[in-house]
Amino acid sequence: MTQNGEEVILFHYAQSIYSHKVLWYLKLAGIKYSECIQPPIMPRPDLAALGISYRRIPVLAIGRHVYCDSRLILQVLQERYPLPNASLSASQKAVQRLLQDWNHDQIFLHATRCLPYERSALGKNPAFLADRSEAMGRPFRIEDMIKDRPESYNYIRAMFQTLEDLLEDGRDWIFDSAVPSIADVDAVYIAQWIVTNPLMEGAVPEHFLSKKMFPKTYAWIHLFRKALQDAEVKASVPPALSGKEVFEKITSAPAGAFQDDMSYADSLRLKIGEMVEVYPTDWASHHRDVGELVMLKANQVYMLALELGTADRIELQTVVVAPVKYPGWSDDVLTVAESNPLAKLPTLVLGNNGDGVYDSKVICDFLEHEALMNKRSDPKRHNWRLRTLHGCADGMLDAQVLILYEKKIRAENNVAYQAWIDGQNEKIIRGLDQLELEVGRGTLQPPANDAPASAAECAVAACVAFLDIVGIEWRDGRQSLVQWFKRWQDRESFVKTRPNVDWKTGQNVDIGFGRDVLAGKKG
Ligand SMILES: N[C@@H](CCC(=O)N[C@@H](CS)C(=O)NCC(=O)O)C(=O)O
Repeated sequence: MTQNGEEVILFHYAQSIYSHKVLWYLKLAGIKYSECIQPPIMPRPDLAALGISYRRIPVLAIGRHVYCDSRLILQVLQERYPLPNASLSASQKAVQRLLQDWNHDQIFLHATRCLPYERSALGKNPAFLADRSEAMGRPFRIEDMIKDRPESYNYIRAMFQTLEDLLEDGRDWIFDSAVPSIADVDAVYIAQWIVTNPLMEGAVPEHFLSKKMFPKTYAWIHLFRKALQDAEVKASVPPALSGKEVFEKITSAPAGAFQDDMSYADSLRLKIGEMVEVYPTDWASHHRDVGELVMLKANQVYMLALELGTADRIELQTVVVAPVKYPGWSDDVLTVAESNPLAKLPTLVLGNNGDGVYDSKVICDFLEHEALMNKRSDPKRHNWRLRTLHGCADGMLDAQVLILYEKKIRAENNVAYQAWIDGQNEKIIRGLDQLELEVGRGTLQPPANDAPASAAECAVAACVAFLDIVGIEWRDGRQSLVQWFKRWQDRESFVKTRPNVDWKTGQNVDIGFGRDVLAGKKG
């Protein structure tokens, strides 16, 4: 269902009290929306499919944009679809914000403590208790809530007293408007929950809270419910969408333009195009969303979700590779090997020159930090090439280990497979060629005496040293690599950790396998 040509979709579940605010605003403002009902506990695959890690509810999508947090959602809805006949002056807006934060940050906690979990099925559901403990990062225990309730009764009574004072002159609505304003929505949702939700019946003792003590507030709550019922009569029932339908609608909506609005980029010194991480600071903080900053306004961080952002820029190609020639399985070995000497998948091919980034952990790092973070600056290719060489060295050693197993353990059991050994050898040869090339390109620099070597350089040196020790002839035609490797020979870290040296005593040791086996002699 569309409003002004765009899909408005609310992700919520019935027991979510913060969602009520948003639902009520949508109804009072007559906005046409659809809903996607979420489970009250994780996982939430509909949101995960959209690349959203934020785990709180509600979440609202307008077109292709997804908004998290009921306060932000209400702010955006008000900007686009204001409540008719209930606009607020600047000072009224300030009071509305105070009412919003007060209810959100303080009263909500006290109301949830009063919720008689001990009488409800939820309180006995281990999955629910485990889920909320995960979200809170500490055990979620009903007995703790019961213990703290007396304090919360006082907060709730104080809240009702404040509302009673606001409504003291007999006005219908908080700002004496003709119809409920956003301030009524923000002020009423917890009070209404406590007074009218059957689950909350008797939750707060009568000497703390009763109609007799707060008659104007009770009348206001019921008037609000009536206004809502009237709005519901006029509104059409929102269609319930499946996760798949929601995904299609949101990802096919036009991207829309962002202004380079960075008026709030003050203290954090953020720049558009930078990677940012966004998460709630009260709880469930470890559910974090990472993306590219596209706009920053008061209380609003706009970012491009990582998954959606990169998918557009990556062309997928289906290929098959295997270490041995096997029709239908190994057809693309040579194509993949142009970008990855190990001919393994996944391989990310960069730009036109066919440079590859591999293995999967390097690709992930690349996508996260380079493709998005530095999209507008020069990509530091050199660094990524070096990190990819870490994957290359690891892969060459993997191949060497596989050859060794094949020649020893499997040969002893008469199942050695020569074509397999040849296939692994080819990976090592292509890898050595790549290392030679990368020394020539300057990716592998001679190790500096006064600075630590990077993990990737150490991995390459260790790989070449191991191949050396097991007797692989690699020097012919690879003069640059020979020179580079020579520079490691007197480096302390290298000398002390050679595979054929006891690292504690420094004595040479027989590594027990290797040369003989690889040369075809009995190991
Ligand atoms: N600051 C958030 C708070 C949302 C919130 O905590 N919602 C509750 C439900 S009312 C929640 O998400 N609980 C945990 C969950 O459902 O995973 C907002 O205003 O939307």
